[in-house]
Amino acid sequence: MKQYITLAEEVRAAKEQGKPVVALESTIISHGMPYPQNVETARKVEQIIRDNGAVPATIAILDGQIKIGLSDDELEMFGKSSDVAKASRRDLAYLIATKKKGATTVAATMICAELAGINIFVTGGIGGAHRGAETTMDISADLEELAQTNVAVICAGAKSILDLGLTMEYLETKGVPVIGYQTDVLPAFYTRTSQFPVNFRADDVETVAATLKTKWDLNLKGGAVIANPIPEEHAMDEKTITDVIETALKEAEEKHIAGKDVTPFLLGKVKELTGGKSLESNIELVYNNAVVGAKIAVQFEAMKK
Ligand code: PSU
Ligand code: MN
Repeated sequence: MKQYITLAEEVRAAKEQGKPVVALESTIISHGMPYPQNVETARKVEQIIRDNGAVPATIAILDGQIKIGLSDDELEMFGKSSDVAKASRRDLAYLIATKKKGATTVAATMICAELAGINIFVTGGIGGAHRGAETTMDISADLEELAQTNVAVICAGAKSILDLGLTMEYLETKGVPVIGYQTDVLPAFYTRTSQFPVNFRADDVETVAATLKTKWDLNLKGGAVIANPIPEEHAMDEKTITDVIETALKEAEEKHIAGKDVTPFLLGKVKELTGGKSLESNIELVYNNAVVGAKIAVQFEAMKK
């Protein structure tokens, strides 16, 4: 298995010295945000993680390798290139075997992080059960991955392009804990709240780290969602974002967008319709997740010793 994995020097040294490492995904760079904001954001997220005592490892598929940690040039390439495949669980083997470029989704990043011995992962939002999933069966592979792979995902909840109620039910069925960080309800990405309660509230990173350690000590396989609301000052107006999402969903239906193109299409539409305001919120919430995720990683690493 080792022949497929390349660790960046910074990550290799951190692992050797028992320093906390935080995984980061690359779909958010290649398919979630436009250039050049995507690359700027990716770089700043890495720096925030360092500033908070952990080492960042952005994960992607390149040259037949799972890269755990990207160089500056590689980050730039993933942000700029149009020939990068969106890589989820099903895509990994083919992309690696044929030496194609792949930007890892939450699901694929979890798989690669676990292979590299990294248990804490920071991103913006997770995929979930789409609206109408009860007939289309469009349910992100992210949820299945959370059910089986031992990586905690720090995110700002999930966008209401999804059916948040179905998403919570699915996670419950799969036994995935959804922990609200300083919140009682699931945040809806651009906004701090939704009508859905989280399973548990944690007011500090110690509680989160202790829960994760206990879960895995008990061999309770699978990940956890740590839902961290967007800071108030960067949150969007609820009515505005709801209207925009409705419009985006209608257009996706009219254009018969399907499969893995659904999420990137909706993200792009929302950005277009909000005149960039949603991108700004998106960037800020990722920064906020990076701070919390790095602190969780530091605490989790300390508890392991
Ligand atoms: N949600 C976002 N931004 C994103 C994604 C989701 O707000 O960039 C990306 C993540 O990489 C996630 C993927 O894992 O989309 C889910 O895609 P799908 O719904 O096709 O599984
Ligand atoms: Mn899908």
